[in-house]
Amino acid sequence: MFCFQCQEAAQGTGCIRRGVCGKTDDVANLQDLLIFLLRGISIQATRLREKGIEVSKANKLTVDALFMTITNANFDKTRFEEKIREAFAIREELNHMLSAADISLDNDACDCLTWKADTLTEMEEKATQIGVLSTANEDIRSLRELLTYGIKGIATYAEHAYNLGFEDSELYAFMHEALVATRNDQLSADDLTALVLKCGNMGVKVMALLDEANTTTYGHPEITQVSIGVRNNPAILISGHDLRDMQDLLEQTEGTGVDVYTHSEMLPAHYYPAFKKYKHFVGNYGSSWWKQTDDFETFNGPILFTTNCIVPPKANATYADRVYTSGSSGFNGFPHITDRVNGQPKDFSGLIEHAQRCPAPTEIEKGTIIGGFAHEQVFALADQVVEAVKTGAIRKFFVMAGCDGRMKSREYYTQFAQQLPQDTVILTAGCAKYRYNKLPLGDINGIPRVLDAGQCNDSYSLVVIALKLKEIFGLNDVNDLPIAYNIAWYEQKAVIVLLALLSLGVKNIHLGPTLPAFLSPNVADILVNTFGLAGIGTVDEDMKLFLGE
Ligand code: SF4
Ligand code: SF3
Repeated sequence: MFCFQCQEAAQGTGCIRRGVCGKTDDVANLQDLLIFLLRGISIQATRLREKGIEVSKANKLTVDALFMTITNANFDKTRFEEKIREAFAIREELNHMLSAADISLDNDACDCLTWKADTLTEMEEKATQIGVLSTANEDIRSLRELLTYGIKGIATYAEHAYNLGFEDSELYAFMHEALVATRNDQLSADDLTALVLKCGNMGVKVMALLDEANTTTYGHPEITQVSIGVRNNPAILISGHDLRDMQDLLEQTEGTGVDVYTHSEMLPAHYYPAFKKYKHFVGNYGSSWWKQTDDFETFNGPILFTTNCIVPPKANATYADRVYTSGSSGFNGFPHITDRVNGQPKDFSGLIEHAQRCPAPTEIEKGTIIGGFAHEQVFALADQVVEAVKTGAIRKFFVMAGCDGRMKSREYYTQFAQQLPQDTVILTAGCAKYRYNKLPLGDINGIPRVLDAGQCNDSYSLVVIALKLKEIFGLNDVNDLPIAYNIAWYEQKAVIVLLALLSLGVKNIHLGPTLPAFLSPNVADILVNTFGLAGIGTVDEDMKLFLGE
């Protein structure tokens, strides 16, 4: 295996024997093989699309397969083998459609269109030949992978939107275009760079689509105090990002005596009016994804993963028989909830019965955390915010969105938040917030100093807010606003958030705790020279830099 798609890549270069995330060599290889087959399907889908034929099966497979390969989403080898077999079947169907439409693929020589296997052994053998390192030129490899990780991010958000009945065919077309480009040896570094920038545009589109899906279905997020304590009922803990699963679970647990709590990235579900009405939707339990090995022990009841980030349980974990997965997530030995059919609810009855046999969660903390500062809620406070900026009560905003992670170097973000002067406000989204969202950072004239917009995809809200402020202050350039960007990344959703910000013209973003291993020195130079992208230094140095002192 060779994988360097996330921030925790071993030695800062890549995982070669087993992922730091726990991904095994065989699963990593099958993930590569699935992406390889998607390239063939993308060639077919693109040719059909040119003739006006849109194949929803190919679109769905592309989204699901890309999603399954993101960091910490799916560790289940069987599911990858099944997906590969599904890819063979869909490729066959597309071949029939191509013949029927009289479309020839003669100019598209790629064994991703023809290679086939019956046995797992054959798949495993092929997988070792088509991975990341099969591209020899390091700049082309870097751009191909940057593009691939960008569309993985797009796929995750597209899937959540799809689950709520929202789709955009332009996104599917782009995912296919990008996958075709990543096997085209004729494309230069400039061609691929242009596609990376287009990927950023598509990132804005998919986040806008998901925002529309979420807010149309569940209402606009509102300022909410979320309890972090517990009640004395058995309960289910739900993690990940999928709000449709959240809805199904809340509907089915109502009146059963089972409470529901959120973990990690599901926290922002509490901000939506449609979910607030459930009395048994109690609060948020625990902290960020990587703390799950502690949090799940004391939760005592079943846990549902709707997406990443899963940490393989330790050998002595007492909770491993209480974890379930759904959607694109999976882990060998965790029961997987059957997929939704024709928009019908998933069946969570097994999970609910399991919860009824379990003790209530053990209290690990008390109090509340505040959130719900997505675009509409912030617009409602616009006068207050603008006044605070005009009077100098707020000197600067710091966008500290993105991901959290295990590395000790991420303590930087807690210290940075603590050391920020009292006249600054943090705008956050994603699980990065857990580094500082329980600190007593106070408020400025009633405006909390940490404004949480929601999940990582709600970084879109932060962009909408920035553009609104630009308009209010009559500025020409979004970079003239008193906003600094100090973003933490971990997995591929953060890659698409970053590319989306770059495509909107945001400059001088600091990205940490380390720059991606998949950026070759030349590709990193392009990002530094064109966009002013930078890493992080020490808290003291960066504080001076950001505050211009
Ligand atoms: Fe390593 Fe990250 Fe890849 Fe996991 S996802 S194998 S930690 S680079
Ligand atoms: Fe977090 Fe996995 Fe990236 Fe959604 S839950 S931001 S790391």
